[in-house]
Amino acid sequence: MHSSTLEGAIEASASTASIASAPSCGEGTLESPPKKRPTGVLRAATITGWGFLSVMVSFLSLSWFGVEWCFHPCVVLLRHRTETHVERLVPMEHTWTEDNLESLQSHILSEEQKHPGATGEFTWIISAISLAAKAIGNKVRCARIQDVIGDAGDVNVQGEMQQKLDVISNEIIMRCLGNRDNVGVLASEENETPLLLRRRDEGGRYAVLFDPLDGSSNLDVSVGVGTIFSVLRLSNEGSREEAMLQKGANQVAAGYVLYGSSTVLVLTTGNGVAMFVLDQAIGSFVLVAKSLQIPSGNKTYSTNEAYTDGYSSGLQNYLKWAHKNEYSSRYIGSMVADVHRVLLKGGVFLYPPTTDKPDGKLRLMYEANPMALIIEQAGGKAVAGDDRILDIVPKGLHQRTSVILGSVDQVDAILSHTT
Ligand code: AFP
Repeated sequence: MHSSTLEGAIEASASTASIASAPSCGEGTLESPPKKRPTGVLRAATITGWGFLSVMVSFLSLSWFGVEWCFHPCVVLLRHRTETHVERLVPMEHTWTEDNLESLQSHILSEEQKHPGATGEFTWIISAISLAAKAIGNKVRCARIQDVIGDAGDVNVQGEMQQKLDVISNEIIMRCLGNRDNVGVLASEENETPLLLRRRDEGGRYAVLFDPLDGSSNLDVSVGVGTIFSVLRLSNEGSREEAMLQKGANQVAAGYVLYGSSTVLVLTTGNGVAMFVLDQAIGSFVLVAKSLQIPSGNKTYSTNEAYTDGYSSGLQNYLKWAHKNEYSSRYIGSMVADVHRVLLKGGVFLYPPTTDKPDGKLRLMYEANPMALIIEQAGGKAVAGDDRILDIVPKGLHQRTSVILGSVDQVDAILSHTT
């Protein structure tokens, strides 16, 4: 199943789709009508006329002004072209500008060079994720054209109805990451048990945990959905499953891909947050921002207010206070899209415990942890009640948690009402 041909096929299909036909599910492009060319006889007559005129002008110039004057225009033109060419060859001082193009791959490689002990293995994991993101993004964009929307007819380990695209996305990620030699464990929201691929002595040093398509219940209305991922270095103790149950602070990388009006990949390797946008024309994620910082002072909260009656009294007080203090509300119901807005614009996202869901709804290891690392790396704060999310030691792969994350001032505004 994890043959290189298979990967090649996915890569080819992803890049063919993005390069040859962005947007790939459409019919054709509108082209302007071809210009009318003169017909054969007319064209021949025109060419002969111009030729005759040129010969006559040259002949008259030669006889009246001599050779130098005759060829003067050519000499001037030649000199100008040579000078321009020489100017171009003069070495310029090399300066890095924000306009320089940097792909995801080259960004990871340059980040790795900053760590003397880095083996380069990690690049393979991120490149597999970027490949999967292109393939999933391509499917999402064809959602109404291909038969990929709707229930797959199965319920996942969370007791939620699986969408066809959940299953397809899960399969794509498994196929892209499965043949990376350093991936020991793959764990997904869609699979009850993790997939154990390689022992540590066989090179399986990393665990990759992911939610293949978060927010998929919004797919049929074309709302932004996303893939969330977390990478952990497997510890030497216990079984590989136990070795994976580590607190989020141990993540070596985390990120998400938002399939929205553009396909955006946000990544942290523990050294700030970088953002890339998929350029459909060249099939590459291109760096658009690095060292992202969440703006403070944005009075916007993002929560499902329909559940307010089931919130703690402290949270209810916070919402009343926010209403009186000119706060605004934004809630998409797709965590990747909601958190992405908070990352770029500020404010706070919360999915607290409710009477129906006393442990919260979101999954600790492949939703809350990666988002918490990104938010903290961007200067924000991420808590579950009084606890820092990244300090929670997981007891199980699919453990749920409550979540409050955003800029420090906005998270603290909530905590001042709840603690
Ligand atoms: P789906 O993947 O089933 O659409 O769930 C999305 C999600 O896990 C997360 O992305 C949202 O923040 C949250 O659920 C929305 O939940 P509510 O519909 O209960 O507000």
